[in-house]
Amino acid sequence: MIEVKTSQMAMELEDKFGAHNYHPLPVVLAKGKGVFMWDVEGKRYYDFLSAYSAVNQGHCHPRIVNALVEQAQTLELTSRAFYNNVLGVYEKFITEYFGYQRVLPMNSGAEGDETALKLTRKWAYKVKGVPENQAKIICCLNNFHGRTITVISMSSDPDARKDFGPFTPGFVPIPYNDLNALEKALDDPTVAGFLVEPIQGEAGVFVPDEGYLKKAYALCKAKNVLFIADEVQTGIARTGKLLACDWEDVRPDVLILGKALSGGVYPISVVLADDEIMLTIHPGEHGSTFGGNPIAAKVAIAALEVIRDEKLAENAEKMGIIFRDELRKIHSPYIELVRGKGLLNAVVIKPFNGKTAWDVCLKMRDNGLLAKPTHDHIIRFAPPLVINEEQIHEAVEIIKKSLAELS
Ligand code: IF1
Repeated sequence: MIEVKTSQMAMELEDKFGAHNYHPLPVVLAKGKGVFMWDVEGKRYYDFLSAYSAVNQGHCHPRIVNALVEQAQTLELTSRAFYNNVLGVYEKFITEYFGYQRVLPMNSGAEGDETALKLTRKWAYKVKGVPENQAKIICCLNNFHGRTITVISMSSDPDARKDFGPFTPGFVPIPYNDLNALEKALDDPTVAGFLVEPIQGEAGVFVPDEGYLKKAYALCKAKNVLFIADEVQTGIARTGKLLACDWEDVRPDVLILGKALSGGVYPISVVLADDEIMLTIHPGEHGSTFGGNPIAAKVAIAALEVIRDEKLAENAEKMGIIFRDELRKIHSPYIELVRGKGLLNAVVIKPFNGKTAWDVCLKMRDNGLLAKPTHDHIIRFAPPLVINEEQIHEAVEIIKKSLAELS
């Protein structure tokens, strides 16, 4: 095997042998610990992306890594053709943790969303009584739920869709944060579910009006429609509560989790629901080779224990308030707006001097902080939730310095 000795070499390898489906910030990482990552040359960075909120517990958390290593040395995979001595323990743990009767384990977030869509359709036909093949699911404009063909069938982003059709039918897109549009769309007896991100991530950390989720939930209930929350990015303490829906005391009928469910060490997703919904799917109707495997089960338990034992939701809320306060004090021609909840934050960048969000991210990289632009003019700031107050202040200083150097 060849050894990567320089960042340049690593970037050349990816460029030459990898598909060009990403345009990464030019930095090559070789190590992570807590809120920090180090590049090949040994330079240290604050991680303000957390692998899109997968690494909420901090990089290489010893408790989570140990769970992975121990189980990998004992029993890695049985498939679901047989029982194993770990899956049931995990299922009991996670259903009690989130307060649902049942769990269906998958791997990626997109698979979690697909599973939720299948469950919703099944429930529509078996329980609600929608005529076969007529079930509709309401989704939101500017959503992000993943990359599979059915999931991008809900997308309104031309980059996500162009040249990937034909698409899966049965979706009704409505504007996000618009209760009137939801009420209108619900006025159709074949509607089975409403799929929503409690905060839209890819759209640029778009936080809906207070009360939106609660009222949307009530509208769904009035029409016997399932409220499906995609908390793949907002869940697991990221927004300052265990779930973003907790901010409005909404308990989704169908809850999708991924990313930080593993603390970033393994691809793990789940769908949680109660009997009436979950038991509509029977043996042979859905599954996955790796879903709920023993390693995933042990890793997810450890990752959720870390969230609870280290009080990461509480820390995310506290640190988020300080972070946004400090960012709002910065006087820079580049900052148009700061928004977010907990440690899921975004700064809307005003182009100035011909410089864009990308240039700001390059400057921050030079100064030791990594973040990624979304949509050319928005920068997402989402550090691991283990960050402390001193580190928040140091990070803000880096952001301030970087903006000043660009001006
Ligand atoms: C990429 C964004 C974040 C998600 C929600 C499901 C999934 C995601 C709410 C699918 C995934 C990712 C994937 C990542 C970029 C990223 C992202 F910028 F695109 F929107 F996080 F903000 N539901 N989000 O956010 O999960 O199948 O990827 O495990 O590179 O596509 P997945």
